[in-house]
Amino acid sequence: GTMGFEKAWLNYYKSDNLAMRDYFTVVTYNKDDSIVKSAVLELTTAAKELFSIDIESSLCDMKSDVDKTRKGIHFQIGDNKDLENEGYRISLADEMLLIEAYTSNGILYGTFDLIRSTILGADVHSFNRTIFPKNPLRMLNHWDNMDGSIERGYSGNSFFFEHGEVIVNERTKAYARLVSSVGINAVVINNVNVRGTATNLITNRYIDKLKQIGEIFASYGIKLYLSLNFAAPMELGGLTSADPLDEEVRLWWKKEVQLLFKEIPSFGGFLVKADSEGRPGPFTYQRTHAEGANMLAEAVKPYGGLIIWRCFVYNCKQDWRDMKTDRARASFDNFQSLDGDFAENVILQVKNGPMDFQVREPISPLFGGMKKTNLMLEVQIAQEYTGQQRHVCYLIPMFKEILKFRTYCKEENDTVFDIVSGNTYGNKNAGMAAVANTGNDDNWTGHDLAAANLYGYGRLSFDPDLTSEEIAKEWITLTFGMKEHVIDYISKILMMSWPAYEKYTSPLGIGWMVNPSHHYGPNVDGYEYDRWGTYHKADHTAIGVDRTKNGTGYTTQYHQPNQELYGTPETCPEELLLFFHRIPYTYQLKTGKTLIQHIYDSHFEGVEDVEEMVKLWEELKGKLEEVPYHRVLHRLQEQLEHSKEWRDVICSYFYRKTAIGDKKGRELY
Ligand code: GCW
Repeated sequence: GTMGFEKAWLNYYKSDNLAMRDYFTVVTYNKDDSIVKSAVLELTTAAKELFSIDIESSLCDMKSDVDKTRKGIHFQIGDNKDLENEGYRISLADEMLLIEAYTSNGILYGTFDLIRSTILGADVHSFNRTIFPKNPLRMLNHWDNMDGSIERGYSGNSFFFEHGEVIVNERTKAYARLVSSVGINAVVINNVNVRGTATNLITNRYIDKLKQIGEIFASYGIKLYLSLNFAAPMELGGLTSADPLDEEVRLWWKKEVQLLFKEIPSFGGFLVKADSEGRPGPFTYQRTHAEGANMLAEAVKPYGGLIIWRCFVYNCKQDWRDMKTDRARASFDNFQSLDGDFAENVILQVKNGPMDFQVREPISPLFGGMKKTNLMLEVQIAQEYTGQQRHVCYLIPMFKEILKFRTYCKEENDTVFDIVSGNTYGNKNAGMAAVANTGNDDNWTGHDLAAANLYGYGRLSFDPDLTSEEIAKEWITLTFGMKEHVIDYISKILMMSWPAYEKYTSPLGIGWMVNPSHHYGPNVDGYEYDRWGTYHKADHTAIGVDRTKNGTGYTTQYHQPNQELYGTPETCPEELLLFFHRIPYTYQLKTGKTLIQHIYDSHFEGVEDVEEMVKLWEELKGKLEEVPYHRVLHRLQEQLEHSKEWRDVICSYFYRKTAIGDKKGRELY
């Protein structure tokens, strides 16, 4: 619904953690800004809902008048330089639980940690921890349009825009609470494809509403960002060009960005999609992406603003006869040679893989390929290619694999996580972004279980050392309560969901095989005969694209030993075999199976996995609230039907291409 919304994982059940109860009686704090106020409010809500206590709160300085002999919570902010960068410490000081921080965000994150831990059953003596978020930027990118639609949105309409206007209401605050509780500190509210009225978001037309959103976000430690239209100087300013080296254009941007930074103190900067899928950019003027980004960087610099520049730049009009152009190469080919050319307040935002959020892709070689450039990782929790939130697909295990991938750009500290957190090269402008999966559905994410991806992304970007299982268990307990079987079964469903999805959709890293444009459901040749041009090149003997040095040369974008690893079918990790190689259907895999038999087997297995997921969920009848129970059940049943469709379409396609039947004699169409 447009106004109705649930509390998701902030829906606190009564807690029987009685040892913690006494601490939720009084909270004192030594600083009174809007973020600390939010933290106090969060404790107030938690005390009420967990323990039916009306917590007392007051401003006072620990050094003077805090009573440490009484059980309670105290926020101490300011003198701990060691806790800068949003860190916090929770400890027991005599009888009092102390949350210390250097920034107000630290207090807020410490508070959410305390509440979460209490719900999860923590003992008061376990509170002796100093914690820092491991990524400087923990960002969400909403692809929300001003007409209220959401590009690749699967949870209803936008709660930021409607009928060409910006909306601010109770839900704005509920959203801020939700994402800040998992450590998000930056949000882009509008689609990277900036067209029509959205181009005007940077003007004074919407400033009052944006200011209100900015304030709500700020009180939860979140910076507001906007996506901009590179051609705005022409579309809004009436200039004849948007050439980044044109003095008039540069001046126009400098003047234009003032308003947002002046009116919205927590305004962070801009996200830019340029020269990509038809959007304008510096290429029109024979300028480089560095020249484009640096022009904007100069304009926002006086306000400490950032320009986040996307690397999703490729030729989407590739001809099928052209064997040299390879979409996988595009980001690296467009950006790597610009290493060192970008201003300090520019961050390049790189999608995790070289293609586009497929269920399985190798890691973008730009990670490790650029040493003198700020990089951010972009993942997608909107499940565009992973079941569109009608299928359950818990993506945290995928994100963990991405983060721990070794690039070999150095001898150590060379993983994707090291690079995007700033560890590798010591940069402070770095972090992670996710394309958001929320909308105005009551449960925020369409599929109730898709909320695990929103929760999990936040937690993982804060602390990449958490395991996927830990995150799943936290989320389940917070969302559904601490109940027998609930945690085990739901976490089993989540943990098997990504592998299951991979099994019944496109095999071994080949990707795509979806219906063009909306990207839902199987269509093996959907993109094969589409001008967009992303090809698997299946014929009756073989499938896949040779991306080694003998083929498109994509593998040469990696450092050794990755280049060699991917370079031969024998050494290539099998889940990526068809991404890197052209393989005959009779090729024998490490399991001893032929490729064709693997395709059949994995597709049947994938469906069996979904059958098991449905069974596990049905076991939970009566243990969960009716509404979410049935919402999820319906989606799982739909998933089962669709997984069979995937299985049958894929198996039938390859059966008819190869004329090789299933060894196990199952029915192929
Ligand atoms: O793959 C594409 C999506 C587009 C999206 C684009 C991008 C916002 O299908 O809908 O546009 O990625 O990331 O820019």
